[in-house]
Amino acid sequence: MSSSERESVAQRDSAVQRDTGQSFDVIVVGAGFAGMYLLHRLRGMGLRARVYEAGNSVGGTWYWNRYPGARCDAESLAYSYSFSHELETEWNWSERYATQPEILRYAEHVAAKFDLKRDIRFGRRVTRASFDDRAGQWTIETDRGDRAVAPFCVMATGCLSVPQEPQIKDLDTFAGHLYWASRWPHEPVSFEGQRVGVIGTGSSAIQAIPVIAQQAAHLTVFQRTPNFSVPACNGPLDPKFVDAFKANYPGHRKNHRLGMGAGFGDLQVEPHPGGPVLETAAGKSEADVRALLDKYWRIGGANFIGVIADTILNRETNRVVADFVRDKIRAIVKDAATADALCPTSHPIGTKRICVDSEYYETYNRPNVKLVNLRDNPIESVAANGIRMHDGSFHGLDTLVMATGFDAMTGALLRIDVRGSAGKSLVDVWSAGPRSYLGLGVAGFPNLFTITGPGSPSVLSNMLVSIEQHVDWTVDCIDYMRKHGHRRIEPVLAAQDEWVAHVNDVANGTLMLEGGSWYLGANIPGKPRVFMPYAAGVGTYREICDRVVANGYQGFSFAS
Ligand code: N01
Repeated sequence: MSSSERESVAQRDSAVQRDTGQSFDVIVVGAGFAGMYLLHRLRGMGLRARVYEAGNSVGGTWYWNRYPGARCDAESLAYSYSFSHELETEWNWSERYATQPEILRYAEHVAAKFDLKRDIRFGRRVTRASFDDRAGQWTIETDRGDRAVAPFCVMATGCLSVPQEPQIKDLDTFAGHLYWASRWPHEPVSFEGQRVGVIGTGSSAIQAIPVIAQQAAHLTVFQRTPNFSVPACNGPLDPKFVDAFKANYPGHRKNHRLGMGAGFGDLQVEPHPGGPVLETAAGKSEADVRALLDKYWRIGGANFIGVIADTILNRETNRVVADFVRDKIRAIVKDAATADALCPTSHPIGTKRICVDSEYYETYNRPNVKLVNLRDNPIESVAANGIRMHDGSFHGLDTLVMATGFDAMTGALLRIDVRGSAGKSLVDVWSAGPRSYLGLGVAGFPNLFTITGPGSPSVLSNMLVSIEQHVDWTVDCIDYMRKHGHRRIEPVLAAQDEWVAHVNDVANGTLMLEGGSWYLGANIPGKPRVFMPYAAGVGTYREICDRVVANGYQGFSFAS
């Protein structure tokens, strides 16, 4: 059965089945990589679990983000599940960075291999989750009328799952084709002969632009803030290299979990040889630093940002690294004014998510591509057939692609009406920004777990590493509670306050707060400015979580 056939079967089954008051041991919200692994682990413990998913199949971010050029900017051999040796051995990634269709095929393969879909209800968006103090149970409701109860609720809602739809005047009057990168149609989209506009120049747009440019008659890129991007140097994976890597998969996985900060193992040792760097710029001449950067620029990939260990700690080091990239942009882009506009100057490098591209800057040398700098000339309004600029000029368009990002980390959680103990609303509790203990739970919200929640490494890490760690921690915790006769767990407020302060302290010790990034909520008008991910690295974080458990779930309180 093809994946689209499987999807339509899942959709059909979900359409006819509705939960009306059923009770489960655990309810999971979301069937991306976190929800899928949760279901597998919970079942393995003999627990009855129900998963609700808004999409019509598994895969989460890889289900929704189907824009042209979408691929993972983490290396395939690291961005995959480690929980099944059979799975990691049998699955073969074709490229260094897998495409979205390949990752979605992988998600479907995992769902089929572990028979996950029978416990997932697709096409249902959870609208409300409320805790009943007396019954000690969560009630979950969906937009399709499902209602189910369970003592535990686990939010596996993803960090980048709610698109941010900017208020651009008269956007709804555009009469051409309007696409959102993160809600891309399932049918093929052709740009042949079209005048296309792209709004946004983050990771999504930077992947889409070179591909669209190859097809479109003309492409206009509307850029407000340029981002730093490094070459992916993508290519097919050498089977011999893959075999050797797989022969030591357990060793590599251990490195991912405990090694370097972001969960990808020792820089460039895995999977591409070259030797770990991990040195600060101290004592090196600028020329030496540049030589090192140049070497890793040619190897490619997001690890570039870790080549010099103090890049996001030391302003002068950061300047050297940023200048290096700006020089590369100027060397690649032939038109000097376009090159200048593409050079980021508003934030230190690495304080916004580094982008990883294939021929992004080169694309601006094409005769059919034009960059419009919105800092010089903002968008005035959208018309039926194009975009009118502040200075009165007009860009005629047949197709408009919005790659304007996400309400990150808290967006999906806060769109559900989550009510904890005594009816307390998560929206109210987080009105000044998210507060969580370890990114795993929230004081006042008993038996609620958040996978890769704010306050955990999450988006600053290899998501698969962080997902597996949080899922294992959560499921082991539920198991512990059952074995010890505890019916209720929640973070102690003081422990939560201490953790939030620690997350802030770690971020304050870096340049990250200067990025004006979605890590801070800065891309959403009115969103509280709080640095949401934990920036001390996955190894340190895992040690802390393990220590909390070893100390009898220190910082959590239990009740029977
Ligand atoms: O979103 P973004 P994204 N008028 O927020 C612009 C992950 N990801 O979807 O910076 C004009 O980075 C906005 O401009 P500005 C990855 O973690 C991973 O690209 O606000 N422009 C910016 O240029 C990434 O970081 C992969 O001035 C407007 C752009 O829209 C995260 O997702 C692939 C605007 C949004 O950029 C988000 O990336 C893709 C307006 N009104 C994404 N509003 C992988 O490969 C916004 N913009 C794993």
